[in-house]
Amino acid sequence: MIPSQDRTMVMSIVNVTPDSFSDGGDWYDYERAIHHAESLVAEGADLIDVGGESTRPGITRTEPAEELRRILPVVRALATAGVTVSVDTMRAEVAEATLQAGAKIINDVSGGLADPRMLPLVADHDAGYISMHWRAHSVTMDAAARYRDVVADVRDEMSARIEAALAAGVREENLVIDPGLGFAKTGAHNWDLLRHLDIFAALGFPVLIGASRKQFLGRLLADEDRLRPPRQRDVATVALTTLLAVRRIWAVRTHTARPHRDAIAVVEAMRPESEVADRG
Ligand code: PMM
Repeated sequence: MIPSQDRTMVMSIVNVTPDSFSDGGDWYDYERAIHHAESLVAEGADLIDVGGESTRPGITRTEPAEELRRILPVVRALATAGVTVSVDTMRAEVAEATLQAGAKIINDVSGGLADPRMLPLVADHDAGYISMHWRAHSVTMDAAARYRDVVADVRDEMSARIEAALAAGVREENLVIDPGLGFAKTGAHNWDLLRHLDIFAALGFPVLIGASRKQFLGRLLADEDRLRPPRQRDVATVALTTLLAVRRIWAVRTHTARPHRDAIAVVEAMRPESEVADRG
């Protein structure tokens, strides 16, 4: 069963990779990765999402043995310390080893399309499963960003992946969905999807959104033709978290923790029924 709270939760990212677009190389050494994850938890992260393969547009794939080498010690150490860990992987063999090491959720950016063994494996382990909308591996995904109507097409393709997960035995209580901002989507597509979140919420599953530091924010904030660099997109990311928290989204996937928890606390205090607001 996936964890949940009355408020939007913060899933903080620990990429144990040399080449992720915003924090590549920062947490590549596993001791640094563990330390970073612990500080994110201390700042209020509800979940830690550990990844060992970059999905940056245009990039080629990491070998499975290398992916596991990067993340297994991090997952084991965090799970042992009582942290709720999700693992960002498209591979059943990586999912299996990390679930055995104590991970509770598999965050599969391919929604089960990249590895046919993934959905039965997740069902066997009764693990949480995040099914993200995806069309193609990073190397070709930009060419796959063509839609008749992006909101309707993504909704229909997500419904098909929900059906596939349930048919493979994943329990409804274990399923989370994510429209996959930036994966085979242009900036305009991302904004359209964000404006129509109610359509995805209506599918009946908790929704996760990963907007943190993504290129569409860099373009929104560009100075002339120069994209705003990834680390300078955090305020815009927090603004989005605020709007998503108002809509009671299940969780946001972010590179920092405290600014998001603070924004969510404000949203909760502003609800008419809030006791925090009454305390003055
Ligand atoms: N984005 C990235 C990686 N994994 N997982 C989910 N569920 N949703 C996302 O939007 C998502 C993801 C790419 O961002 P990163 O390189 O900063 O991790």
